[in-house]
Amino acid sequence: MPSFSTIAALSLPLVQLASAHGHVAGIKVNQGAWIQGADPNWFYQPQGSVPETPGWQALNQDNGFVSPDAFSTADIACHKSAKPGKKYIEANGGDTLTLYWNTWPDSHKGPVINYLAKCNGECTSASSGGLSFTKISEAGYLSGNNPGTWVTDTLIAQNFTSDVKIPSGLAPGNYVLRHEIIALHGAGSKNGAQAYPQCLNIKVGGSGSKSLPSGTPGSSLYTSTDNGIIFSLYSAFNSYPIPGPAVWSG
Ligand SMILES: *[C@@H]1O[C@H](CO)[C@@H](O)[C@H](O)[C@H]1NC(C)=O
Ligand SMILES: [Cu+2]
Repeated sequence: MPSFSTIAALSLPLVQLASAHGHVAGIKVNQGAWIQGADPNWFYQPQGSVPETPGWQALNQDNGFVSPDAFSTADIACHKSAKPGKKYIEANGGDTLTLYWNTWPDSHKGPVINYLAKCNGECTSASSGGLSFTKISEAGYLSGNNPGTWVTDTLIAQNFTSDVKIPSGLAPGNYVLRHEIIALHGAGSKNGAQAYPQCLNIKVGGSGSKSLPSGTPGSSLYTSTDNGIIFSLYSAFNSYPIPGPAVWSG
């Protein structure tokens, strides 16, 4: 019979895994220079005492999630009590952004979804509840079932990164990227899904002429009873309905 200390040593990694959800710690544009993202631990630090980044600050010090019973509030837009990032990522239509999560637990399988919202003026003074989001890409189920292989597994295998392409020809302007993982391990019951939205300011340059469609406020993207918000990961299936509006093809 193993000693107590052996059991404690064996169970420690599981405990750490359960609390390690993650946030977007940095970004690269076309595999260029590292751009630092927001750190949730900076939320209560006075402005000026922490780095200014393109990442929105939110009350997710636990790297926690927005629950479906808050999907009709502004918290689902850019995470809890979000405050805008004070800088911009500079990019053009057609560029690829690589988003680096600091970590992600293997058990938290589900879709990765990206949206853009156009800011009315500067995103650095926007409020998350005032933004309207257009879905620009989505991926979710890959193969197998119970629980199967998901795009979150790809993210983990790729050094916790996920790529998103800015639509080619997108008109210049100030935009907020809403990047989101929805973890489905508890989604078999109502209010069991976990949304992990992360917002980043992007200043799009270039000479594109395509206007982003008007979009959907965060509080109208999903409901707690949508297909794909309720989903039983630990069952037999061969498809998954990614929730939210249709992808804008550009
Ligand atoms: C993985 O990402 C981290 C940043 O999260 C970076 O420092 C490291 O160089 C990356 N590793 C590889 C092999 O790209
Ligand atoms: Cu979790």
